[in-house]
Amino acid sequence: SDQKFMYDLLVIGGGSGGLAAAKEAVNLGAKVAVLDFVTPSPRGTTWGLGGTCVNVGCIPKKLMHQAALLGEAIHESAAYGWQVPDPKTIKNDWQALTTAVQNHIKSVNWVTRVELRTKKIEYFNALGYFKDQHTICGKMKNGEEKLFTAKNILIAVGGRPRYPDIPGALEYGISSDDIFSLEKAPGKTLVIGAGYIGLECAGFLNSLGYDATVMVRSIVLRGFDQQMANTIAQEMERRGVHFIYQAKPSKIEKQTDGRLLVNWVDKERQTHQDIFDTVLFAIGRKPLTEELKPEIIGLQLIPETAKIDVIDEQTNVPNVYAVGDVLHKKPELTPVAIHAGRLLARRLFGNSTEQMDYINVATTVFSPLEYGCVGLSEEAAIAIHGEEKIEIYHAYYKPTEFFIPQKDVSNCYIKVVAFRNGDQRVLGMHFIGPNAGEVIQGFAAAIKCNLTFPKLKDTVGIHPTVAEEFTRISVTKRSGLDPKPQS
Ligand code: FAD
Ligand code: NA7
Repeated sequence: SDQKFMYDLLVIGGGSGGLAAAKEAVNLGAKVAVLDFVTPSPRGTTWGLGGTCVNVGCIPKKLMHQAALLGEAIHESAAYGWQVPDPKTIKNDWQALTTAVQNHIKSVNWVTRVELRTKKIEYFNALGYFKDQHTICGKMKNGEEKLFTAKNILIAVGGRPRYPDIPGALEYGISSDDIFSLEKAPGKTLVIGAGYIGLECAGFLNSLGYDATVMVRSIVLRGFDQQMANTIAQEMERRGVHFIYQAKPSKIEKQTDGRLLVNWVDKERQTHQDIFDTVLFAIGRKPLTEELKPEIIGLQLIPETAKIDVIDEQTNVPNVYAVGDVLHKKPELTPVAIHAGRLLARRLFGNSTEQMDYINVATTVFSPLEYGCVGLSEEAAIAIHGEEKIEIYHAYYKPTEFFIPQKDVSNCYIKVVAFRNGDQRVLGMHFIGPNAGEVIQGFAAAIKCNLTFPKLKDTVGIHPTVAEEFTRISVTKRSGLDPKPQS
């Protein structure tokens, strides 16, 4: 390693992207250190090593979603002959749930620390910021500061939930940083923001037995296929989640009984109010880049968002790189951060030239009825290629396992976006139904291999599954034919 510096690679941020890059770099012989530090949330919540996904993101979210699915399954099981007690007496114990979730997270924190130790990655629980382009100052919990020098520096600091600038928001609101470890059951909850995090939280809270309301400023799931997004919202509403559309919160006050009085303004500028036990903000996230003192090294940020624009993960400061949620206009997803971090380490230390492909990354919204997608939405495909060049195939379907408990199938819906002519390449696939993530993952690989619509139709399905519906799809929107199942 380079004698001038303490490390070949210093990673700021021990989350998905940072840890993946660090592990790959040591495997390739580099000397690596990771700084990770969690600033407590406004409400005081803090957590261990591993970043957002493990502690306050994907993992606890998926576990709470699973808790919600199990509750649903208990109710269905009676129809399948299980002798369950009166459904009305079945309740979820919030403390038991959060304890189980937090215990799992702590075990992952522990395994991560052990892994860093065995791999000889030096880990410091310190908040890093730039001193110069090769030097980071790390501030420990006790206020002590330590200097680290490195040939290459990787910014992987991720982001944190934003709060609106309204009275009471910081004092009384919570965010996804707090919900998974909330000491008290959330009770009647207002979720402000209709991105995927807002919808997922409202979805599992409702299924766990809490009254949940989503306040939508404009549309649900901006950036996603809007027909699919509205179908998801409709399904949540059918299950009992309340939606307040075209509304902006204006004030939160604590009443003498401890409950929260929320004021909001509708699009006619009328003020409304209601009382909630919990107000959860899910209005988007802000990257933790300004805290790095980027001006000291002349690191450029996008002014409106404070995100970092990179070319192949390299910032405008040549030895400073960035991956993950801090990147401008890249999907904010764990596997994206991991893959980019790993490939960067291979290019820096392994003579690789392979670059990250941010196109056609699949994702899933874990709403009560899940929504998985890959590639272009209907509206994006039409905006890019023109309506004449695009064919939209769609179908409603009935999952076999829904029949016996007579579950509502009205929102089980799929869509394929493809070129109308030529090779009829598939540009996007959209699935609403059970296990959407499991369904869509393999199709994402097919799309990477240039899947065409004829090839999709030539694929023999697996029966009886929900994924096979994609191999049966044939009705085009253009035909005006009924996409409802004919059986
Ligand atoms: P992070 O994982 O956020 O890690 C950054 C780390 O750096 C943090 O530990 C932070 O405390 C630390 N840090 C920050 N500043 C400093 C500093 N100056 N010095 C030292 N350390 C610092 N993605 C999915 O793919 N699937 C999902 O289902 C999913 N669900 C999600 C649900 C929720 C509620 C949330 C909030 C996110 C979810 N995500 C999901 C997104 C996913 O968590 C992020 O995309 C991913 O964690 C980004 O990784 P990262 O490495 O960029 O940053
Ligand atoms: P998103 O996807 O950025 O969604 C934020 C949501 O919050 C969205 O519905 C916004 O409505 C709404 N919003 C934003 N600001 C406000 C204010 N001030 N008041 C009320 N509502 C507001 O954020 P998530 O937290 O779901 O996800 C975070 C990121 O993770 C996201 O960028 C994904 O890429 C991954 P809008 O549509 O802007 O009117």
